[in-house]
Amino acid sequence: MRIAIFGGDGFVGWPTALHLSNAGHDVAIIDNLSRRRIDTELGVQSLTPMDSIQERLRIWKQETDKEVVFELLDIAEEYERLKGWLGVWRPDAVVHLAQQRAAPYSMKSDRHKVYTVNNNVNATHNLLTALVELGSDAHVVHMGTMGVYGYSTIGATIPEGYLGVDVTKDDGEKVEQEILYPANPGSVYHMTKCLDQLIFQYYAKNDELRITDLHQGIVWGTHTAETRVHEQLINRFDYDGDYGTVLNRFLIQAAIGYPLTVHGTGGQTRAFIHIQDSVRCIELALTNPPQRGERTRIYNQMTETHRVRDLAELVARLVGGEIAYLPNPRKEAAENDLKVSNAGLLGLGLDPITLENGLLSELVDVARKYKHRIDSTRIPCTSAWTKEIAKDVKEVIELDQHRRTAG
Ligand code: USQ
Repeated sequence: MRIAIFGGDGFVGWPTALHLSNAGHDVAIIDNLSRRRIDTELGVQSLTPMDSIQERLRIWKQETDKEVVFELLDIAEEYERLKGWLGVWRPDAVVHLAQQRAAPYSMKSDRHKVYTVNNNVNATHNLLTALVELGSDAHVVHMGTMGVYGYSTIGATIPEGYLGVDVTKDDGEKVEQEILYPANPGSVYHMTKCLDQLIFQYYAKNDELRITDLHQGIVWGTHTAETRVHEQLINRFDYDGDYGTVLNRFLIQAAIGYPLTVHGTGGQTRAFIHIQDSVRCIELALTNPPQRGERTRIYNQMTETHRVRDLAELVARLVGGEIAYLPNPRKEAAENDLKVSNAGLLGLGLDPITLENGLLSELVDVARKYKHRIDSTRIPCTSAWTKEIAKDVKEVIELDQHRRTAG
């Protein structure tokens, strides 16, 4: 297949590009390199040293003799160039990861909210409308999020995208319908992924685009089989308060002796998936496309659920170190249960990697190897969900400063 990966320089995009290239597909990466620019804006860097995209691709060619092409293009801003590129390259499938993916970054300020909405919504819409205009039948595989469902305890398993409901007609008769599961975003970032769902619903119905939306949980890990091929193919690893995600953060915190930053009671239950499974799921979705005219196909891309405090305890046991229960910078349920169906991807052959597979210690080794690159002042999460909460967050920053001066 000819596969275009929009957002192929990012944390999921890069190992996906290598995985698909290795599997024999003809791969192109289209990226505006915004993730690297945001690192510069925030004054942080990936724990792992990353080369330029061109250098990474040169090494990939050198090691495997496989060519991945790169196009520097902002699909949210440069619609005509996007259409032109698609018209020339004519992919059989596109993987759409070209979105701002961090909830805390999206909540930093009004400017960050505006950027996230403009970027994410326009990226999705530009891509779909260009495919329609070109008469392309490319299958669109989009990276969505488990966060579209919200995190309230409902005492029922979350289905894969659609919910069966009984509608009572005017004459009292009940009819069954399947509707998109009610969207319940917990941040401006998650809100954009909810909006994506409506854009997909419309284009699948009106123009019969073939679309798969992957509702992914929190990704952990950093290496995949292909990023291990050469030191310079290493994936990025975010540990900072905006882009670092919870389990990866806990692991590097433990590795450098920083108290594990649990928000609130740590009673939040979330869905998780290892990066190797994430790229495998994208491949499974690509090789099992929906038919033309089918509604958006939705898979829950996760393999297990865990409570945040249980993860902190597990990491503290494994690596050592203490746990700090901090005021939560987010407006989210303090405690929730979560049961999720992932039958779709399991049915396609996914064989889950779970926390028990021993890969946690590999991550600790990565953290220890590169710990000289960590700026521990960038660890606290300072992005507050409301102005009220911002006052509590100040306390966290003061605590961090106090700890630093005392230590
Ligand atoms: N948390 C802590 N301590 C930390 C960091 C986070 O207790 O140091 C808590 C948060 O308050 C939250 C949970 O851990 O309750 C998850 O936070 P996260 O930063 O690991 O993940 P999140 O912001 O939800 O976003 C990440 C990705 C996003 C993806 C999402 C999937 O950045 O792109 O869509 O995971 S999901 O969480 O299922 O919506």
